[in-house]
Amino acid sequence: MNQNVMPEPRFTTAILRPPSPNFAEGLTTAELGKPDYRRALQQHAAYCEALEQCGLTLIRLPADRQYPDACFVEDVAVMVRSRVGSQTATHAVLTRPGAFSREGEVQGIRQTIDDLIPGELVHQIEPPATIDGGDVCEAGNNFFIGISERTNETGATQLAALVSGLGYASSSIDVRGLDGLLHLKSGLAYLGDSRLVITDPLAGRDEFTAYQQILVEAEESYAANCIRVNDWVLIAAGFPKLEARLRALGCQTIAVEMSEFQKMDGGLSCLSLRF
Ligand code: CIR
Repeated sequence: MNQNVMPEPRFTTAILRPPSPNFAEGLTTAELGKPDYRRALQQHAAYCEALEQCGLTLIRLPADRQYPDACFVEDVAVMVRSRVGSQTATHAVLTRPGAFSREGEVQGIRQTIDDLIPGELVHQIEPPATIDGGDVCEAGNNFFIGISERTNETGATQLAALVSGLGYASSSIDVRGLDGLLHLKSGLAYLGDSRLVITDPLAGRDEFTAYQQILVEAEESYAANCIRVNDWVLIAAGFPKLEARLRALGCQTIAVEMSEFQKMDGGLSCLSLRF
């Protein structure tokens, strides 16, 4: 059984960065056409509003023209709440993104993290390790860490050691070659209360058997990347079956339009760093 004895974390803060005008020059395999920048800005603004509705205070970084993928802030840091001792403290792990074009994005968030998190609680993934935050799924007392085209085994090992020191178990999940999964969280989300939203390529794996699994139909697989934020679940708009399913399970959902980010392989979780 999943020994998830801690209450589900409540988030207070999110870091975000809007897309820059050259957002369409970022990496993508989606073949869904070129994103519309104005629409992406509108969708980003609505996403920000949704997080505010969930009670979060937003830290809004400026758009970064140097890095067209920099709005996907989740990939450059992993926020971890220590489970050791009686006091909770938020740690930050600055990653080393697996895509060369995104390496410099870490520098762009470092100062913000340093301003928010005491230095001794800020960690850094070291070469030759690579990690994208999109491969990191916290699920109660366990971290699932995807091995992907972006996150290598050394990265998973380094992160596993870090989170172990903060009171978490971890399991690595190899998603290389699994259809449609850029990152682990492209097909997996943790909703709290031992519930996972999961797509078919990941369902049935031993690592997930202790959890209640909400299987997403193939045609709605993009929506598997949803996020629980306090009393709400944010889900991409346009995926009615999963949304109805979540509501039937008692989740309050907020649907946010993600079409322009989907064109750039971006999931809903990757637009914010929540802690
Ligand atoms: C990339 O390929 O790196 C970006 N275009 C999309 C990153 C999305 N990240 C995420 O879902 N965690």
